[in-house]
Amino acid sequence: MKRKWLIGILAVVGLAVLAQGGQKPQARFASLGGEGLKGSAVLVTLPGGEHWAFVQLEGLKPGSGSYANHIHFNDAGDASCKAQNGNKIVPLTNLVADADGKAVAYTLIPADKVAAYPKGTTYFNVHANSPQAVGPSIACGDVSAVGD
Ligand SMILES: [Cu+2]
Repeated sequence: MKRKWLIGILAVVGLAVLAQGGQKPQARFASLGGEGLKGSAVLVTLPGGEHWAFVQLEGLKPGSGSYANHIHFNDAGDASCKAQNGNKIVPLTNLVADADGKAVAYTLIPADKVAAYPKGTTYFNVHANSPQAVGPSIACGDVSAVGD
Protein backbone atom coordinates (compact mmCIF):
# COMPACT_ATOMS: atom_id res chain seq x y z
CA MET A 1 0.00 0.00 0.00
CA LYS A 2 2.81 2.42 0.91
CA ARG A 3 4.46 1.62 -2.37
CA LYS A 4 1.35 2.66 -4.33
CA TRP A 5 1.32 6.03 -2.57
CA LEU A 6 4.99 6.55 -3.33
CA ILE A 7 4.44 5.78 -7.00
CA GLY A 8 1.47 8.17 -7.05
CA ILE A 9 3.48 11.00 -5.52
CA LEU A 10 6.39 10.42 -7.88
CA ALA A 11 3.98 10.54 -10.83
CA VAL A 12 2.54 13.90 -9.65
CA VAL A 13 6.05 15.32 -9.15
CA GLY A 14 7.05 14.05 -12.57
CA LEU A 15 4.07 15.74 -14.21
CA ALA A 16 4.81 19.00 -12.37
CA VAL A 17 8.40 18.95 -13.62
CA LEU A 18 7.21 18.18 -17.13
CA ALA A 19 4.71 21.05 -16.99
CA GLN A 20 7.42 23.50 -15.93
CA GLY A 21 9.73 22.27 -18.66
CA GLY A 22 7.68 24.08 -21.29
CA GLN A 23 4.86 23.04 -23.53
CA LYS A 24 3.01 19.94 -22.35
CA PRO A 25 2.91 17.05 -24.81
CA GLN A 26 -0.44 17.08 -26.55
CA ALA A 27 -2.27 14.59 -28.73
CA ARG A 28 -5.09 15.43 -31.08
CA PHE A 29 -7.26 13.04 -33.03
CA ALA A 30 -9.28 13.00 -36.21
CA SER A 31 -11.62 10.43 -37.74
CA LEU A 32 -11.13 10.24 -41.48
CA GLY A 33 -14.07 9.63 -43.74
CA GLY A 34 -14.75 9.63 -47.45
CA GLU A 35 -16.72 7.67 -50.01
CA GLY A 36 -15.91 4.03 -49.19
CA LEU A 37 -12.97 5.16 -47.06
CA LYS A 38 -12.42 5.28 -43.35
CA GLY A 39 -9.45 5.89 -41.16
CA SER A 40 -7.98 7.88 -38.36
CA ALA A 41 -5.20 10.32 -37.65
CA VAL A 42 -3.26 11.26 -34.55
CA LEU A 43 -1.15 14.35 -34.14
CA VAL A 44 1.26 14.41 -31.21
CA THR A 45 3.00 17.64 -30.26
CA LEU A 46 6.15 17.07 -28.22
CA PRO A 47 7.56 19.54 -25.66
CA GLY A 48 10.28 20.60 -28.10
CA GLY A 49 7.65 21.69 -30.62
CA GLU A 50 8.16 18.85 -33.10
CA HIS A 51 5.11 16.92 -34.26
CA TRP A 52 4.45 13.30 -35.04
CA ALA A 53 1.56 12.72 -37.42
CA PHE A 54 0.13 9.22 -37.88
CA VAL A 55 -2.46 8.56 -40.57
CA GLN A 56 -4.23 5.28 -41.31
CA LEU A 57 -6.76 4.74 -44.08
CA GLU A 58 -8.61 1.75 -45.50
CA GLY A 59 -10.93 1.20 -48.43
CA LEU A 60 -8.51 2.34 -51.12
CA LYS A 61 -8.33 0.43 -54.37
CA PRO A 62 -5.74 -2.32 -53.73
CA GLY A 63 -2.31 -1.45 -55.07
CA SER A 64 -3.56 1.87 -56.42
CA GLY A 65 -0.40 3.78 -55.67
CA SER A 66 0.47 6.65 -53.38
CA TYR A 67 -1.78 9.40 -52.13
CA ALA A 68 -0.75 12.90 -51.08
CA ASN A 69 -2.04 13.96 -47.69
CA HIS A 70 -1.61 17.09 -45.62
CA ILE A 71 -2.70 18.93 -42.52
CA HIS A 72 -4.62 21.94 -43.79
CA PHE A 73 -5.06 25.22 -41.90
CA ASN A 74 -5.64 28.91 -42.55
CA ASP A 75 -4.91 32.31 -41.03
CA ALA A 76 -8.48 32.76 -39.81
CA GLY A 77 -8.20 29.59 -37.71
CA ASP A 78 -11.49 28.21 -39.01
CA ALA A 79 -10.31 25.53 -41.45
CA SER A 80 -12.68 22.55 -41.75
CA CYS A 81 -13.31 19.51 -43.92
CA LYS A 82 -16.77 20.75 -44.79
CA ALA A 83 -15.51 24.13 -46.04
CA GLN A 84 -12.20 22.76 -47.48
CA ASN A 85 -10.86 26.24 -46.69
CA GLY A 86 -7.41 25.37 -45.38
CA ASN A 87 -5.28 27.16 -47.95
CA LYS A 88 -2.04 26.42 -46.06
CA ILE A 89 -0.60 22.97 -45.58
CA VAL A 90 1.83 20.86 -43.61
CA PRO A 91 2.90 18.10 -46.06
CA LEU A 92 2.84 14.53 -44.75
CA THR A 93 4.36 11.27 -45.96
CA ASN A 94 2.33 9.80 -48.84
CA LEU A 95 -0.10 7.01 -48.08
CA VAL A 96 0.56 3.93 -50.25
CA ALA A 97 -2.30 1.48 -50.80
CA ASP A 98 -1.30 -2.12 -50.07
CA ALA A 99 -2.83 -5.28 -51.56
CA ASP A 100 -5.77 -4.92 -49.16
CA GLY A 101 -6.37 -1.27 -49.93
CA LYS A 102 -4.96 -0.17 -46.59
CA ALA A 103 -2.34 2.49 -45.99
CA VAL A 104 -0.41 3.78 -43.00
CA ALA A 105 2.01 6.68 -42.91
CA TYR A 106 3.82 8.57 -40.23
CA THR A 107 5.68 11.84 -40.44
CA LEU A 108 8.03 13.62 -38.08
CA ILE A 109 7.66 17.35 -38.56
CA PRO A 110 10.67 19.16 -37.08
CA ALA A 111 9.91 22.16 -34.86
CA ASP A 112 11.55 24.58 -37.28
CA LYS A 113 9.22 23.44 -40.08
CA VAL A 114 6.21 24.37 -37.99
CA ALA A 115 7.15 27.37 -35.85
CA ALA A 116 3.95 26.96 -33.87
CA TYR A 117 1.03 24.71 -34.54
CA PRO A 118 -1.57 26.88 -36.24
CA LYS A 119 -4.25 28.30 -33.98
CA GLY A 120 -7.85 27.24 -34.37
CA THR A 121 -9.19 24.30 -36.29
CA THR A 122 -7.30 22.22 -38.83
CA TYR A 123 -7.95 19.07 -40.80
CA PHE A 124 -6.22 16.04 -42.27
CA ASN A 125 -6.91 15.76 -45.99
CA VAL A 126 -6.13 12.82 -48.28
CA HIS A 127 -6.12 13.66 -52.00
CA ALA A 128 -7.07 11.65 -55.08
CA ASN A 129 -4.02 10.46 -57.06
CA SER A 130 -5.60 10.56 -60.49
CA PRO A 131 -5.91 12.03 -63.01
CA GLN A 132 -3.48 14.50 -61.43
CA ALA A 133 -0.96 13.63 -58.69
CA VAL A 134 -2.70 15.78 -56.07
CA GLY A 135 -6.40 15.75 -56.83
CA PRO A 136 -9.46 16.74 -54.85
CA SER A 137 -10.09 15.53 -51.31
CA ILE A 138 -11.15 11.86 -51.06
CA ALA A 139 -10.98 11.54 -47.28
CA CYS A 140 -10.91 14.16 -44.58
CA GLY A 141 -10.93 14.46 -40.81
CA ASP A 142 -11.32 17.55 -38.63
CA VAL A 143 -8.80 17.97 -35.83
CA SER A 144 -9.87 19.42 -32.51
CA ALA A 145 -9.00 23.08 -32.04
CA VAL A 146 -5.85 24.14 -30.23
CA GLY A 147 -6.29 25.94 -26.93
CA ASP A 148 -9.74 24.54 -26.19
CU1 LIG B 1 -3.89 18.73 -49.00
